[in-house]
Amino acid sequence: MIRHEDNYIDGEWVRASSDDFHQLTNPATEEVYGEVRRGTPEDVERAVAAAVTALAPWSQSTPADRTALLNAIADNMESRAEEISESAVREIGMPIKRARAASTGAAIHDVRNFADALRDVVWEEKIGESTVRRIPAGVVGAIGAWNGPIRSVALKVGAAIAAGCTVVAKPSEVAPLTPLFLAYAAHDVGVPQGVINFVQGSGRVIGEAITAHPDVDMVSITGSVGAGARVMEVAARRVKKVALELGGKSANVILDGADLTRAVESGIDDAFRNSGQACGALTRILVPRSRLAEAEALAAATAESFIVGDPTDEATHLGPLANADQYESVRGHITRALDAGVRLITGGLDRPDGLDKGFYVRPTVFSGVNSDRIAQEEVFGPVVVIIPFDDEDEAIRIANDSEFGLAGGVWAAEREHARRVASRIRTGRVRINGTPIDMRAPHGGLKLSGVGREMGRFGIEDYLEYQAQHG
Ligand code: TXE
Repeated sequence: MIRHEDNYIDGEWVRASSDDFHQLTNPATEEVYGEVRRGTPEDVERAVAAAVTALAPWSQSTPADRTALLNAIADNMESRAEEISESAVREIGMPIKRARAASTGAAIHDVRNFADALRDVVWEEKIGESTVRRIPAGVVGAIGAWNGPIRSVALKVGAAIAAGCTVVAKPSEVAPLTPLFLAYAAHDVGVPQGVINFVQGSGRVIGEAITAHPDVDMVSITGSVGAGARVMEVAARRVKKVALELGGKSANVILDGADLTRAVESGIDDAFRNSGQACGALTRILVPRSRLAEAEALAAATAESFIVGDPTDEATHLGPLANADQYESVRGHITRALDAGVRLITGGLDRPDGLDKGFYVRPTVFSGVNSDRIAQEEVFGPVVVIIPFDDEDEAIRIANDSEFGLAGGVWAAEREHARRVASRIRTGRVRINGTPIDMRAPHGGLKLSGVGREMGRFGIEDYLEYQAQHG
């Protein structure tokens, strides 16, 4: 049993001050494997005070100092990479292969990208006779999500300290231990006291205490629309800057003439990564009506080829969902779609074969129309819906007919054609013909998907303000 009792405040590991513990359940086995002592608003008070004290010297540090710290943190995380990956497997059931590459590896890469991107930030420019400087936003509250336990926190903490801010971070209570490796790494390489602080606890108590605190200048959260909107509301009372990385219901538009087999196979792979618990997952697959049957068959074959099971096994594609709530929520979405008569192509409510324990859901493909709830709501599980269109304009209209605006894909025979279509889609990113994302480019959304951008230089700039000096 793991018993974690400490917060990281002012350069020290100090026991959290509540008497409550949050139980940790392995989603693959449904067994409790640990507990975390929750923090209190008093702990937040101490962490914010430390971050305020640290801000004056850290905000005056040079970009070279910050580059060195970020690279040292990345090196240290690299030396613990396997431990970090195993923690993510235990906490949310992320398959080990994915945890190594897309979680731990990507988080380390993100931190290095911030170190490199510091070179490209324009810290000072002349406007007429005046000087415009970029200055740190101040003390940052960083609230993480469970689906990317270490990345969601590293993207905030890394960018904020690169900008010269200090941070009070709160991991998701669903995955409270994996993000701590960032604190272990920072501590080991000598991060100045108070620059990075971590407090454990629930969103309602600790998340809100951080957000409401008068000395916190900016709050960045990755999570659901409800949590993001609540952060915005609480932050508004003190006119704080917010960065919100929320959900998505992204369309993968496969145009006539595109390589349908590659597009559907790669699209299903994208949609089901992390068992579909990915904000940018391309969960609506849009195909020409004349190729609907073919696309359905390809999608079913791809989904059925995935190995669902033990996340510690290198061969596994899909592990369990992260916890019991998520399992119930995803099954609820599938049930409502079935009750509404949406056509099931593969998957559904039956447990995957041979798995009688764990929060496992079959990779599920529906075929429907964009007004179906299953095509509108973020499921956050291994569920996609295939939607036919009659012409390109209709495909674009369907892609944009969403409350979200996070990601998208366009497949076409000609790249320029795909780009023209992509530029008519209102989302923060579009992948052309399955091109992997470059992690130095900005990530973030429009509409209900949020406010602000993460990753690389754009991520750092979100934590900067302007100061105009006249004279
Ligand atoms: O996330 P929550 P949950 C979506 C996804 C999922 C649903 C619920 O659809 O099914 O959200 O997941 C903190 N003030 N995504 O309930 O509640 C909370 O403690 C301040 C999408 O686990 O949104 C946690 O640290 N903070 C997604 C973080 O917000 C608050 C990632 C996210 O928790 C708070 C995760 C409050 N009032 C879930 N309430 C993505 N876009 O990748 C909660 N929190």
